[in-house]
This record gives sequence, structure tokens and C-alpha cells, in this order.
Amino acid sequence: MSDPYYITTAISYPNGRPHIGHAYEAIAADVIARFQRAQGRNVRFQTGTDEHGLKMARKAEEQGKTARELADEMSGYFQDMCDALGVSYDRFIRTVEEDHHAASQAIWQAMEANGDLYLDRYEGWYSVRDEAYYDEKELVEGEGGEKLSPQGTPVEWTVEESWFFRLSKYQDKLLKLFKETPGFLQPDSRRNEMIAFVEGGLRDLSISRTSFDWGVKVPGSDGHVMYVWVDALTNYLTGLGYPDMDGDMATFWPADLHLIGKDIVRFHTIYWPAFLMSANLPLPKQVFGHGFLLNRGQKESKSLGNVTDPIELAEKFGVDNLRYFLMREVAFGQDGSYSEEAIVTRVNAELANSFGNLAQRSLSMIFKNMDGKLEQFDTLPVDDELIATVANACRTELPREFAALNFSIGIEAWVKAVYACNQYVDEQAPWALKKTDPERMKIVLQTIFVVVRDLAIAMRPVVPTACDALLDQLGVPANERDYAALDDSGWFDRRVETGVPLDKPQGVFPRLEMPAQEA
Ligand code: ME8
Repeated sequence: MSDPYYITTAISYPNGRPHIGHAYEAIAADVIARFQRAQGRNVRFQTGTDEHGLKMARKAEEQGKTARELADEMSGYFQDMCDALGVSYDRFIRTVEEDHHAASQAIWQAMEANGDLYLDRYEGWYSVRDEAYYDEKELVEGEGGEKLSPQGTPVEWTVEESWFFRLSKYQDKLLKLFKETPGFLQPDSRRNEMIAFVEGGLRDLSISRTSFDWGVKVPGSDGHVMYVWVDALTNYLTGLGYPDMDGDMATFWPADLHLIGKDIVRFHTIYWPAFLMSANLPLPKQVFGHGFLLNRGQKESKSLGNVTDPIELAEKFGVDNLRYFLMREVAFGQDGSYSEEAIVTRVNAELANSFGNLAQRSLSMIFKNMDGKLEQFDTLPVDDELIATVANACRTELPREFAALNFSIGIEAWVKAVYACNQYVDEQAPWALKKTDPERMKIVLQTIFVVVRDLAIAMRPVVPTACDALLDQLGVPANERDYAALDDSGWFDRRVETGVPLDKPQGVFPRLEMPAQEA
């Protein structure tokens, strides 16, 4: 297969169970992966867990476990979450895996061979929660006068022998990258912040630690483990077989898209490209920093008691519905808010009452009034205008917007087409035509059959299970569900020729109950 496409998510810290932000990122990446596959691309999709570092080591200590025990236990929850949400990854990587240690040591040696590493002493601030070093000038003051990172997390003064990476050497190259390749970091709003950070001067980066041993060993330097971000970022290469440059590395590197949240843009667009340049590897084509998902406008936290288990949410409202809601509701790139009521309102209005109802009432009439039998149209379906409206939404607008990661806008175009179809059914009133003009009724119902198929194909990347169930009911073959099938004008005739009647349709977009009002 040609035309490779490599997409990755951030790898999550498994120091606790997955939260809704993890689910959001995994779902968005999955929608992109499914969309690109349906566009005929040869997709490679990687996600996983980031298991080293002080944050993991300390959490394990708190719980009286070894770091490895904690990692083994928690990583499973992340993989289970991906599986429960229909996330179609090719590899779920764990940074404790042997090939990952080998890849991290290989990139280390490549950077060393390029003269970019040296041994010195680190003295400065470190945030364990962010696994990040901060300059004094970046710190803010907490309520009790204590020093906090710009993300509001505690920092501790750290003094250690450490390997350093010559980040300062890459300052001009990074500025050039931001200025000359605007597509590298999206959305645009995130770029200015990074340019300002680089223009403020880059200091060399401490990239090894000696005060604990939970990490990848630095080759040839006893007592040093790599700074967790060095190995974490390298996961994107490990999954392709690096340091072997043939095989998957040759096919899929550079990555088409690293999908990450806005809080870790610095690591992906300053440290990571600098490491790659140093190791003489091409840079990813794009890093996209999505926004944060908030619970009724608030960050979820244990102290607020508003932490949502994404698997419970999916069980309560349905995986497809949760996926649809997240991609539809939030302008991708910006922060967004969710609540149970918002999920129910959106899903009922657009999936259950609009698309589901369109399919259910039309297919039921084909089943009842036409014995489920489709007939050849003598001419093309007469209702070209509706067919053209739907085709434009499904073939042009939605794919154009999805390719640019504007999911909510692409889905909006689709919803408008669904509304147009329902309006058409209301106006044509096929139930009345049954008596007055049965031939015309058939044309109307078959026109809806055609557009429902197009709409289901277009929405498959977002709502895969329900759309496939609907396409099964229509009798659309499994290999005719990609976007290319929307350009295949012969499909309806072939469908009729099979002579297979429609079964009694089963609704695939049930209405959701509004949750009881909270006290
Ligand atoms: O940052 N809404 O891991 P992580 C949306 N291990 N996205 C959110 C979010 C929210 N409320 N909270 C977090 C790490 N995220 C590192 C990554 S990659 C080489 C190493 C996103 O478990 C966050 O921005 O803290 C990140 O992209 C991902 O979830 C994992 O966060």
C-alpha cells in the first residue's frame, strides 16, 4: 500500500487512572486515523504509556510498590480505555519495553556522536508533576509565597551531576523552523508562545539524573538514567523499529502528526526537533496542540471531587455517542467544556432525532410499503438536488475540514445535510404518496436510501459502530465504505441486482435519557 500516514498521541503517565483528557486525545487521534484510512492512506497509529521518571517513582513509593509494579498495573487501564473506546491503534507502546530502551540509547549515542552532550552539574528548579526544569524567571508565586512552576505545580531545588544537551546551539534553527514552516506547529495561536520562549534564549538542557534509577540507563555512564522526556519523546521512533532505518522507519518516518495537548507543546516543538536535528533525523511534519477538556468549565481534580472515569461515561451514554459529542462540541485546538446534559442534548438532537430518525423512518417504509425490495430507478433518482446537497457535505466539505482537523466544522456541514434530508421527507410525505402516487413514493424512499448510505460513510470515522451497523442493514458491502465509494455511481444498481431485500430495520441511534438533576 502506498501513501503512508503516521499519527501518534502523547504517551500518558500511568501514575493514576486515565481521565477524560486522555480519552479525548485518544478519540481525536482515532478519528484522524480512521479518516485517513478511509481516504486510502496506509495508516500507522501509535499510543501508549510513559512509565519512567520521578513522578512514577514517587507515586510507587507512596503506595509501597516498586515503580515497575505500579507501571504494570496502571498501564493496563490505559490500554483498556483505548480498547473500550474503539481506539484502533497499531501499537500500544510501553516505555519499559526492551526495544524502547534500545531506541532511547541509540538516539542518545547519535546526539553524543554529534558533539551535543557534555557532563556538568545541574543546579536549578524541577517540577516533578510536570517532569520539567524551569528557569527562576519563569516561576510564579503561590498563595503562601512559595515558588510554583508556570503551570502552578510545586518546584524543588535540585543539585546533581548531569549530562547536558546543547539546546542553545539549536536556537536559530528552531526560530527558522517556526518562521519558515508554519504548519509545523498548529494551531497558529500556540506558535507565538514558542517563538517568544526561544527568543528569550535557550539554555542547555539537563538530560540525565543520578538521584534515582527508574529510567533508561545512559550508555557508558554508570549511575545516570535519562531525563524522562528524552526517552518519552523517543517512543515515536521506537514504534517504527529505530535505530533500524529500513522497514517501518523508511516507510513512516517522519511522522505526519504528533497529536498532543497544549501543556506539552514546549517538549514537542523545542526539545524534540532539537534532539532529532542532533541525531540527523528528519522532523515530524506537524505537531498539533489540542485544547483542554473541562468539566462544566472546571478542571477535574480529586479535591473538587469532579473526576470522571471516561469508561463509565462511555458505558452510560455509549461509545459512539461520546465520540460524536467530543468531536462535535469542541472546536478542536480550543478548550471545551462537557457535562452529561450537554452530551444528551447534542446526541439526541443530531444523532437520535435527526440522522437516526431519517434512517429509521425511511427504511421502515421501504420494509413495509415495498416489501423491503429496492428497484432500479428508470432514470437517475429524480431528486438530484438533495443528492447533490448530501454529496457536497459528505464528499467535499466534511473531508476538507477533517483533513485540516476542523472536526466540529466538518460535522456541522454533515448535520446541515441531515436536516435537509429530514425536511425533504417532511415535504414529500411518502406516507401520503403511498395512496396518491406509489411510484413517486418509491423514488422518494430510494432517494433517502441513497443519501443515508452517503451520510453513514462520511460519519464512520467518528461513529464507527453505529454507522457500520446501519450500512450492514442497507446491505452495503464492507469494502465499499471508504470515501472513494462516495464517487462510485454504480453502487446502487449493484445493490439492487443482489436482489436481497431489506430486513426490518433496527434503530442504531437510540435516544438518551436526560440524567436526573443534581441537587
Ligand atoms: O504529558 N484535556 O502525560 P499526561 C485534554 N507523559 N487533554 C488533556 C487533559 C485535559 N483535561 N489533561 C491532559 C504527559 N491532557 C507525558 C507525555 S509524550 C512523549 C509524553 C493531555 O498523562 C495532555 O496534554 O500528563 C497530553 O497530551 C496527554 O493528555 C497525556 O498527558
